[in-house]
Amino acid sequence: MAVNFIHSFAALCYLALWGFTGTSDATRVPPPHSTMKPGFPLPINTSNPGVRKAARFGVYRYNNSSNDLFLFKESQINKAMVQIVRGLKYMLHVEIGRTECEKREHSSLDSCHFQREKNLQQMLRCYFEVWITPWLHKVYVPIALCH
Ligand SMILES: *[C@@H]1O[C@H](CO)[C@@H](O)[C@H](O)[C@H]1NC(C)=O
Ligand SMILES: *[C@@H]1O[C@H](CO)[C@@H](O)[C@H](O)[C@H]1NC(C)=O
Ligand SMILES: CC(=O)N[C@H]1CO[C@H](CO)[C@@H](O)[C@@H]1O
Repeated sequence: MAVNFIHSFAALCYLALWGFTGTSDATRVPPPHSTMKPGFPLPINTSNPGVRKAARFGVYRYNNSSNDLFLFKESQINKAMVQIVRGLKYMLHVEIGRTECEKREHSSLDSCHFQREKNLQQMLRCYFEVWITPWLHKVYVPIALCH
């Protein structure tokens, strides 16, 4: 019991330290929810490779949280904005459609075609916020709203 406690305490300290050095490393730029914004959101070309990659992360997030039997995939990016805030934060308006790939097959989305069967076709309009911090190798998708 005591040993367990010491172990978890040590782990906690380690995490706190890691978090601390992690943030102090990035003191030039404020945290994402800070009111100080280093850049305003700017429109960006929807064919930009970064935008397309970000849209795909939004789709992953949608698929992870949906109850659908099938995977959805982006069909069109209607509008994209980007803001420099501890990396890049993309704000995307994306249309996504149901594919023929069932979730349980764990297929790669690139090889998934949109549904051909009329009564299974579905398109959704989504708003994604995708925040990419390249130096931490992290992607957060704080918002993935589809209807
Ligand atoms: C976006 O990029 C594509 C391909 O690079 C280009 O053809 C298109 O004109 C650009 N659109 C705008 C609005 O700049
Ligand atoms: C989706 O779920 C998988 C496995 O559950 C996980 O590895 C992945 O990070 C998740 N992706 C997102 C964007 O939530
Ligand atoms: C829950 C679920 O099936 N999530 C999937 C969302 O899409 C990605 C990419 O195809 C899959 O890897 C996930 O398994």
